[in-house]
Amino acid sequence: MAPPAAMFNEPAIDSVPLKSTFDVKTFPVQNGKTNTLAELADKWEHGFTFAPIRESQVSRAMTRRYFKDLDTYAESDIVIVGAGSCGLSTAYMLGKSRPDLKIAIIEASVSPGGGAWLGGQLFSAMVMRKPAEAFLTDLGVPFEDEGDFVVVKHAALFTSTLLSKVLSFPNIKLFNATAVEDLITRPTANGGVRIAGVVTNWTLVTMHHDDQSCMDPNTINAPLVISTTGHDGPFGAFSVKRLVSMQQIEKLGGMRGLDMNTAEDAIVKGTREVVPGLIVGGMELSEVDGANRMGPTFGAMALSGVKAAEEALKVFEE
Ligand code: 48N
Repeated sequence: MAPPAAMFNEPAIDSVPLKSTFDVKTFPVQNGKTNTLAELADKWEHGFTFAPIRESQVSRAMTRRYFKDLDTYAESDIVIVGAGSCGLSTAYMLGKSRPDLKIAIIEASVSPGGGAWLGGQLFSAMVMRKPAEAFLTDLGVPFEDEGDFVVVKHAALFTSTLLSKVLSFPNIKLFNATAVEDLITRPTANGGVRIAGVVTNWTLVTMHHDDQSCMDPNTINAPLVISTTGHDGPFGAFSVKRLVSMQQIEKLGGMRGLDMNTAEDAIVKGTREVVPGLIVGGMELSEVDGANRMGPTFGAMALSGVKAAEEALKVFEE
């Protein structure tokens, strides 16, 4: 029986050597050559055409890499839950200081970045109070200096720069559109638990456990998890709420009212290992400690990420 593709008079890629040369008359073969925009300019009517492709090549280019990543990061050194400003800042600091560590970032949304694509009330500018401008300088994000604080002209400039730097680290893999829906635990000698990884599922699956039959999750083992899932909300404060339901902490302090001066110091100074194997940072921490919220100023998110990375390296070197 001929391969199905042959029935449509198309050579299934399996029957055509991968490095085949298509009919040069219809498909100018690129042979791995890369092009420049200058070569393309104004050639649209003079022989322009894309290099040939078969749909299965696109499928394999994506799936081979994704499933290799799932295999590689099934055992990670550190898992960061939540790719908001704190989680990404943590990843940036760890990516810079420990290129030897395998770091998986699990982000429920298709679009990472959390609440840091805009400033407050959907305005564009992002405010960071000094000394957080040190993080912007390290990252290479320009800002306007207003004395005790600085302003990045668009929050998306900060978040896109941070995201691009994090994604460029070869030892960091972002699994977005993927939710952490539980924590892996191991018993400790004193009757408590140590967190030893995360339980994951496609976010769309996580959102439909109530209306579909059992859709079991996947797992990532890691000796250290850093949770930065934001303050309470449909997905927020995930790990600390789970610690309460697992009876590892008695109750949540609950985020308090807005007080910039109190909130930002408390979040940065409070970033820590809440239970063995689990560091909490960013606004998720406000739910544990009952810290105030700070509203539309983001310095604490960046510096909580810096501190979370420091705490991680202390734990990791123990
Ligand atoms: O931006 P967030 O929500 O969280 P942080 O802590 O990185 O930054 C908080 C900051 O944006 C503020 O809230 C500002 C400073 N305002 C404060 C205030 O007073 O209002 O990012 C959390 C990320 C999001 O992208 C979520 O999608 C993701 O975590 N997430 C998860 N990802 C995977 N699995 C989960 N269970 C999960 N829960 C949340």
